[in-house]
Amino acid sequence: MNTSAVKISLLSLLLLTVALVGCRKDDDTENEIITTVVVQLKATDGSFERSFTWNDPDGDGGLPPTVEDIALPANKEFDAQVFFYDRSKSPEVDITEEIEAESNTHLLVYSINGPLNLTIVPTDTDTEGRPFRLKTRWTTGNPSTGSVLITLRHNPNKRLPNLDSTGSVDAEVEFPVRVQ
Ligand SMILES: [Ca+2]
Repeated sequence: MNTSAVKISLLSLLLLTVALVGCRKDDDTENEIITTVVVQLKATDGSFERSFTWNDPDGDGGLPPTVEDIALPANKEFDAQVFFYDRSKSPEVDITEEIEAESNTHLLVYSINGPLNLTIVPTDTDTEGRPFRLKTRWTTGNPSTGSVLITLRHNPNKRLPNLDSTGSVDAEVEFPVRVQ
């Protein structure tokens, strides 16, 4: 490698470093660890209210996560909200407010698997009126089982039609679901 090539490489490295540091600076959630995801479900007729927890306080690896089955009464509507926590620290850190404050750069995605009679529709938007989906309406049909995969995406491109697959994944958890 000649000297000018080395200089160019060093310059690229420097620019890359500046870009990475710059990115971290604007990006408060970058260093947060999400160990715990809670789904709160309240029936719109007031007959049911429960929270279900996906919990892996030691993070990736180590002990496996513990996951509560979401069991819901059939043929009802529920207001749902997802909460995110870092329980690797004591006391735990509630990350939900930060995500809510940065709604424009976050997006939740729900994927229903199996023969589950459940629909999920958003009841919120970000500050620019685009999808956010921290709060949703869940509607159950007849008894059935399956699962719901919940993904928190960071810096999605909400202008694209395939917004659900853009950006990076901050957290992804799967809850078994039983409509009964
Ligand atoms: Ca673990």
